[in-house]
Amino acid sequence: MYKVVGSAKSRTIRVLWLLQEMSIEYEHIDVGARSEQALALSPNGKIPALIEGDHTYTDSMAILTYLADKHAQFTYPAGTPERARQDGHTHFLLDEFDACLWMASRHSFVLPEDQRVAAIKDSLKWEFARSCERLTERLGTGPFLMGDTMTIADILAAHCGRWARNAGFEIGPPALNDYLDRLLARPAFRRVTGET
Ligand SMILES: N[C@@H](CCC(=O)N[C@@H](CS)C(=O)NCC(=O)O)C(=O)O
Repeated sequence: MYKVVGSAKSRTIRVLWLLQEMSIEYEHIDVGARSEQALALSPNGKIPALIEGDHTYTDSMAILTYLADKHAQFTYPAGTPERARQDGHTHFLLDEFDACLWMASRHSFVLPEDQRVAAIKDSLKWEFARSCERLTERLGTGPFLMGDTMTIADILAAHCGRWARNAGFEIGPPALNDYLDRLLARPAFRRVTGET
């Protein structure tokens, strides 16, 4: 059985959500970043990690890609034009959403206090607003980034959207908010957050 290491209040929720969508059983080891258990699995104690037998995998999108490929769900097959487009969405989201939100977190509570630059947040919010417009264009008429097929790129988008809302980053485009609301209302996600 898969063991998922990390608190659901972190990027670990991406892994838990995908496993719930795929109806695959797992054990959840609910520990924080830099905890003893996390440090035993990754050098800087980052979460999530996935344990499968003797193997440990780190980095949420690497884990999602592995699971989606292995179980042939929520992804297009590697080496297809669709997969290239899907991966393009994933990398756009990592560059423009995850990196921006993570930078804001670092300068809010992750870095030592004397290394934080509060002024960076206004610039990040400006950039984020612009990226929301770009993501809305990518979504087009949807309902998912890849049209009718939900993929792991949508899980990443929805997690970043929820993170942004919690961090006070405004999401302007109504179509983007509708898309996020639809994803975050999915039963599999709500099972992870305990809302069902
Ligand atoms: N690229 C990694 C980032 C992992 C990451 O930074 N996780 C955060 C929690 S969401 C963490 O462990 N932070 C602790 C730290 O950076 O010291 C992923 O997607 O899994």
